[in-house]
Amino acid sequence: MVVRIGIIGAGVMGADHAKIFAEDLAGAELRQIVDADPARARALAGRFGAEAGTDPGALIARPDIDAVLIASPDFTHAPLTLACLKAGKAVLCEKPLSPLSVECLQVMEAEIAGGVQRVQLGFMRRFDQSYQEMRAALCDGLIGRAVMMHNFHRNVENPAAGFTADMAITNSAPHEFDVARFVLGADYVAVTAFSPHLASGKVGPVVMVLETDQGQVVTIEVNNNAAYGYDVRGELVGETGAVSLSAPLHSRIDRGLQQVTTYAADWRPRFAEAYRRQNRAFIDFVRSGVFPADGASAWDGYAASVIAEAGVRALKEGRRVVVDMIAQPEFYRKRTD
Ligand code: ISE
Repeated sequence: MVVRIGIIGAGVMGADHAKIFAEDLAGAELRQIVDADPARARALAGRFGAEAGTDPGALIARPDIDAVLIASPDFTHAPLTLACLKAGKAVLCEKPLSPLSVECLQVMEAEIAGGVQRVQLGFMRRFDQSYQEMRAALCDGLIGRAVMMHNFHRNVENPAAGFTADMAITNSAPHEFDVARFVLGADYVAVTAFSPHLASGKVGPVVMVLETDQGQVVTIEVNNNAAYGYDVRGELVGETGAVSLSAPLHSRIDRGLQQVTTYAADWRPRFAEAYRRQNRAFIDFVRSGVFPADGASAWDGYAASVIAEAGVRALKEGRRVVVDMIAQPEFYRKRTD
C-alpha cells in the first residue's frame, strides 16, 4: 500500500518532511502541500510534483489523502490534529503537540473516543542512533542504575522576532523533556529553572533541573543564542558508568597547529537520519495500524507540555514547581509500553 501524504505548513520543517517523503522513502506519495502563503506552498509543492493549496481543512477532508504531516506554527498543532482525528486520518505532528497541556488532553480524549491510535508526535530524537545506544546501554545494565542525565541544546540564534525565554521552554526544550523520559523510562515530579542574563540583551539560556519519579536528576541547558553553531550534547550517568552522546562527524581538518571540526547552522544535519527513521516508522504505522515501538504518542506530547508549563512557572516565579500529570490512560499504556 502506498501511503498518500498531505503536508500542512511549507516552512523549514514542512520542506524537510516533504523531501523525506518524496525522495528518501519508498511507499509514500506526496499529494498536496498547503500553507497560509500561497506562493510558499506553490514553490515547495512544485519541487516535488505535488498539488499546492492554502486550506488545511480541505486537505484533511480529501479522500485520496491517507495521512497528514503537520508542520505549521505551534499553536495550530492541536486544532489541526483534532480535525485529522475527526476525519479518521493518521497524523505525524511536529512537536509540541500544543504549548497548552489542556489542548493535549483534548487530543487524547478525541483519540481515545475513536478507539484507534492515530497520532504520532515528531520527537525525532527517539530515533537518533546516539540516544538509542544510550538507552540500550542503560537497559542492558552496562552502567548500573541511572542517576543523572545532563543535556545541552544550543542553537546559533533564536528563530524569529518575538522569541522569549518561555518559548525556549515550550518550543526547544520539549526535545529534552521527551528524550530524557524515553531514555530513563521515568516521569518528572518537579522542576526548577534559571536564566542567566546576556549582555547583548538577547534571550538568555534557560537552565532547568528536573527531578524524576525514580529519584534521578535531569539537567537541561537550552541556549537559543549560543552564536557558534548547533550543538546538542548529553551524558547519562549511572552508578557504575556513563554514556555520552556523540554527534556524527564526517571530517576534520588539521592545519596551522590546529584541529578543526565544524558545526551545522541548525538541527537538520545533526538529526537527518533520525527524521528519516521517524518518518519511515510513521509510514509503517499507517500501513499496519501498529504504533511504532519507539514513537512518541499524544500521551508523550501531553507529558512534554505539562513539564513545559511547570518550567515556565518555575522560571517566572523563581521557585521549584511540582509537576502535576494525570495518570497514564490505559489506551496509551497498552500500545506504547
Ligand atoms: C526547533 O523548533 C526544533 O525543533 C529544533 O529541533 C530545535 O533544535 C530548536 O531549538 C527548536 O527551536
